[in-house]
Amino acid sequence: MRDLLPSFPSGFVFGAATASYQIEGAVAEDGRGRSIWDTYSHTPGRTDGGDTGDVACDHYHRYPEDVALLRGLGVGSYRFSLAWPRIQPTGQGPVNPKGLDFYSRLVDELLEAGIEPAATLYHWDLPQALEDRGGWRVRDTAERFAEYAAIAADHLADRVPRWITLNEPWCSAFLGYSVGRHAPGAKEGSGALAAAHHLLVGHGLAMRALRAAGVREAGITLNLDRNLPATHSPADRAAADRADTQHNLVWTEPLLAGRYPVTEADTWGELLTHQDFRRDGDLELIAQPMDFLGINYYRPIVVADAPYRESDPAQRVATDNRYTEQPYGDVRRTAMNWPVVPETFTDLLTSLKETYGDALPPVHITENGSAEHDEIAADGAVHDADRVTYLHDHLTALRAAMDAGVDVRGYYVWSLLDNFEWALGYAKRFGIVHVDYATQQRTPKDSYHWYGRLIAAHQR
Ligand code: IFM
Repeated sequence: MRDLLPSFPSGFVFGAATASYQIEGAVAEDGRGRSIWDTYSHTPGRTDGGDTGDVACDHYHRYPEDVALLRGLGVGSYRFSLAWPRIQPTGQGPVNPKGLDFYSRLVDELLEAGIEPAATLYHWDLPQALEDRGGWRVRDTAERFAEYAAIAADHLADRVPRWITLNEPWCSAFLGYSVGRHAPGAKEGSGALAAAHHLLVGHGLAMRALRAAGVREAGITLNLDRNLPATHSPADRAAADRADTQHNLVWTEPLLAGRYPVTEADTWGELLTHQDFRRDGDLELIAQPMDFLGINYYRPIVVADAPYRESDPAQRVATDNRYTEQPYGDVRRTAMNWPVVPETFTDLLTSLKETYGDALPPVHITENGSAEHDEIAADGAVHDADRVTYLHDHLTALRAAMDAGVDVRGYYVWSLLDNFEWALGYAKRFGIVHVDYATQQRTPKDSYHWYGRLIAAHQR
């Protein structure tokens, strides 16, 4: 157990995060429409064990208990996501008042507990009706997203100060439309590149809608990776550059520098010949100022040069970029098999600052945490010492980045609750609160108590 707690400046926000489809359940209640994750998880073979988000943590019914857990933890802010298909069941047209009412009640409960709500508009649960019309491959979805953002903000902006347009658009575009391991499960080349662009356009349009509704703080959340070459060879370094374009620059360059990555031709080659999805004025829309950049960080990635997996460009998916992932070396791995190397968190943040300088807005770490092999012990507790060490060391690494000049305003642990880990189902537990899925019993883990002590130490 780490007793020496990292220390943060006064006003630093400590929070916890979740996402709608991962915890809410109640997928067919109160007029919620179907999302691409309902379809995907109900398709045989898509998720481990055939797990779905049908019930998840039953948060839709148990949110007062979960807000009480947040209050007990002492967090200043709670990051949750709104399910678009609860609010607009088909992704356009009529609003479902019961869906909005759920979030309104959640927000009121949070405010009553003295916790600032932070709402993510899109954490991957696209209405299926929009996917049936092309999903993020088509520009219309970006327009619909802005309409939904306006509806949500009109109802909640008076009580929700911090808004995040998209969570991890990399996963939406590339896991969803290239790797096929996330909904909608497509394996495409230029379709995935179009999706990436339309997500950015959707972000820009939603930023305008949020501003028009008077939102105080708005930004986007990216899952940025620290991509390291396996060796110092020029070939592996070039592979790491391609990985950097594929994971990071595809987002940070348009958002923070108003340009497409200069390395994109090397990364996507012939796939970029079909770029008719890019229009004049898009970059200005995408690069409009944000109040903060949300960053989710978990682990570094080591890459080595490799041939294309598919030689025919017409058949190639967008993530086939001539590199392979390599093991990190002799470090601890989490239950996700992710290497634990906290100093890479510092490096990622300081290198972003070096690259973008004053164009880098203040940062919120909107997710960080680890999946571990948790068990309820004989004493009824969950002694997740590895998670405590992970959190301690990553918070220490974060503090080091702040000392080196990166303006970081807040940190949200992923996740408040064990939950539906997408294609990996319920087997991977990221929560600082254990959930027994058979009984829905919540048990705060040692990491919950440790994080609570850290927060309390900053309130004295
Ligand atoms: O569970 C996910 C979350 O939905 C998005 N960021 C990464 C987490 C862990 O994989």
